[in-house]
Amino acid sequence: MFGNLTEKFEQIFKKLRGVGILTEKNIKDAMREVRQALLEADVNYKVARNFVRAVEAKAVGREVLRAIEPGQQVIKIVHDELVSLLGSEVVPLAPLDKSVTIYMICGLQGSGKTTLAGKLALQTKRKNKKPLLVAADIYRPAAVKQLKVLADSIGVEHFYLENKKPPQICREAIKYAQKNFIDLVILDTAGRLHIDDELMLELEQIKADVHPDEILLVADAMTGQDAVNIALEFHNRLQITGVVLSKLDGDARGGAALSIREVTQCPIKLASVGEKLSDLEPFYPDRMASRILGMGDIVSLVEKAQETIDMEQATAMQEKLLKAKFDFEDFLEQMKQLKKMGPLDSLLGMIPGMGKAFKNIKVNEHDMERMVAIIKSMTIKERRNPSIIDGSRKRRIAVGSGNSIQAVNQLLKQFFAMQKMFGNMNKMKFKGFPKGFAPFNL
Ligand SMILES: Nc1nc2c(ncn2[C@@H]2O[C@H](COP(=O)(O)OP(=O)(O)OP(=O)(O)O)[C@@H](O)[C@H]2O)c(=O)[nH]1
Ligand SMILES: [Mg+2]
Repeated sequence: MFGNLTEKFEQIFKKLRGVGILTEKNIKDAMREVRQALLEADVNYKVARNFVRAVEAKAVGREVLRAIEPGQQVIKIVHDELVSLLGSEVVPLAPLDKSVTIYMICGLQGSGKTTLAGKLALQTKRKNKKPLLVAADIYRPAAVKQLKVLADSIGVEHFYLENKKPPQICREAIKYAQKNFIDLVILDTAGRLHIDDELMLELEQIKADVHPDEILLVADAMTGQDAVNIALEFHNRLQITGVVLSKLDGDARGGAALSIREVTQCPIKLASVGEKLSDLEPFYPDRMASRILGMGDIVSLVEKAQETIDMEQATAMQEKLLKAKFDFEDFLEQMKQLKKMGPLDSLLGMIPGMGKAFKNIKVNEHDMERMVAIIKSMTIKERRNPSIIDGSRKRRIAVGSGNSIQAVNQLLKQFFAMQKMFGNMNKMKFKGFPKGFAPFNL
């Protein structure tokens, strides 16, 4: 998903991360590229323009945090702007707290309406509530049958009246629902290839007749700009209450996702991410922004590090790591810092490229305690220069810390391997870590 856009962002930020000081010029240059990348991803041009302006205004003249690379600060600003563009918060669907709640589903042909209807019905059933799938698409010959098959496959009720127009079918469906203790009525309306007046009039009629609690527009994320224009037209006629982005599992370029909310001012409520009926998720603006940016979770990593780590100290530590001068004294210090930051595994997973490298290594609190005990049984000299730890020293350390010699050996082995790894990273000019964060693992 969003592969190209993510790649572009990565290139732009790579350049920015190399610069020592952010000037108005290099921010402007980067933002020109961001704008270009957005346009190529089929983001609405006004949205792209406003986005870049907002980022620029926040980035230029901002006091640079000493401990963080300026480029990373810009990543954070871009990320926050993306989140706000996508809507900031998860907006839930209307709750099922009345006797009968009604969701009306609309959108162009093939956008994924019927699939969404099935997904919503399944979710409702799983919450032990009763849904009713209503066939309000009588124009496409197989549509009624498709909905019936879907309803049967998940064991929910289906409603249809032959030789009746959709508004009447919908009205009767509501009556049926009231009598039969249905919690949620889902109206699966017809799609057309293009928006036409006849269809809109019919949808307006249904809306006026049954007063839906939600009018959801299904927008195919693969169609980029088109999806945005369509959403706008539906919104103007029907005042939709939410957008569902469908086919987000495909290789959508991102334009629809990034523009729809800004252009329609209507929240994106759900993400449809596959053909299976369980492939439905709430739309999380922050997660989507992180995915689009492709920075792993570098943003939250920076945030977390900002909150808890003493930056100056951590920067010094990182330099030591990269010069492979890291010793057990530093190690103890790192343990303390990391403990403040929460579970190690999740922390490592946030560093781009690191998740994989450390996939098979699990660190638990118990292991950490043991390592600390072993290190504390070393003399200062041994901690500073672990290579002097010979057989008799090992025995002493093992006894002193209440561990076996094997445990001491293992710690030493891992420590040297780690030292070597960071040494190698340095040779490769590894630049993956945010400044101020000294990663390590055993
Ligand atoms: N990959 C993927 N395919 C989807 C998704 N949602 C729907 N589809 C597929 O898109 C096609 C059209 O889906 P439908 O739900 O029938 O679309 P519709 O809007 O009801 O179409 P009409 O009734 O003809 O207007 C089907 O092949 C679905 O399996 C999705 O989120 N991801
Ligand atoms: Mg359909």
